[in-house]
Amino acid sequence: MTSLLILNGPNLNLLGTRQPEVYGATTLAEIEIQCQDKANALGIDLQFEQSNHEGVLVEAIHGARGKFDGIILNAGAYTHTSVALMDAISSADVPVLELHLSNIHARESFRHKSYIAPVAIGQICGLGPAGYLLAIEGMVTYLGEKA
Ligand code: CA2
Repeated sequence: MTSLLILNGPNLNLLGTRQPEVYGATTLAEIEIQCQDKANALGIDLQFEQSNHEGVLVEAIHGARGKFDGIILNAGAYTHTSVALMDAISSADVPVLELHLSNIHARESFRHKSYIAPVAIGQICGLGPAGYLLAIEGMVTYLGEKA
């Protein structure tokens, strides 16, 4: 059975509780429910994680090797700073799809740089929580085409 890991980075645990004008009113727990429903409908296995710690995210990527077929990564602000996450993805041998709720390219210039993008299979951004569901579909399609 296809198995996916959705990995969420710093501050995404605050979704729906602060700054709804930027990130919307949906909580991360509600997004997880929607993702698990999508996974059930597609007949795949899905693990959903969040951490505020860079090293925990690095270790989750290391641990995905041989366990998950693909990773959907919303690295939060580490997207724009983390060579460590980039190196972890490069060595993981697991395809990573970069995901953001907001359109990082339409925001402050420091958000235009992504250390994840060069080592990801692609990027979804600007579609809010719906992006998570599209990312699952996109990764399943990618894995099916590769098989
Ligand atoms: O748009 C995204 O998904 C981001 O990854 C979200 C990050 C941001 O640093 C990236 O540039 C784009 C920030 C997540 C913070 O989430 C919060 C949610 C509610 C209240 C405060 C922060």
